Amino acid sequence: MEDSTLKRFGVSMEGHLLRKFDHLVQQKGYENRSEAVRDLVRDALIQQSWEEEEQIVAGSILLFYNHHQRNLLDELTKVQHDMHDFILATTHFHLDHASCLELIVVKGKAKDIQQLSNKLTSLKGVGYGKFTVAPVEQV
Ligand code: NI
Repeated sequence: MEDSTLKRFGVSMEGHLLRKFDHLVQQKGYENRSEAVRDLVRDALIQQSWEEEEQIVAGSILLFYNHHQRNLLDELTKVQHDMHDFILATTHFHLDHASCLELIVVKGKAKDIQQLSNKLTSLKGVGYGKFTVAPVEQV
């Protein structure tokens, strides 16, 4: 049976990170830090369970990068061609003189999509990557 009693544990983090976290807690309307942490942990666990399973998921990978970064455009293209089966669409936005935003819409087994996301976000020059997927209901 699930243990639903509340347990306490201590969390340490840098002051600047905590200030930002408190700001997030306030913005999202959480009652307190504990409620926000619980929500984040649930999200992480759901994401983790999809990765392990053969669950079909769909969603997006957002990549922010500087297109002047050496070899980055070639690498991005190569990874996407290698894993083209999982990519439904790619849209590129030029944000300013140097900054680009790439939106990649993906669908496939969670473990494959996770691997694709890891490959893309770990490329040198990708400043920020955001990976969001949800399960596709099977009929
Ligand atoms: Ni661009």
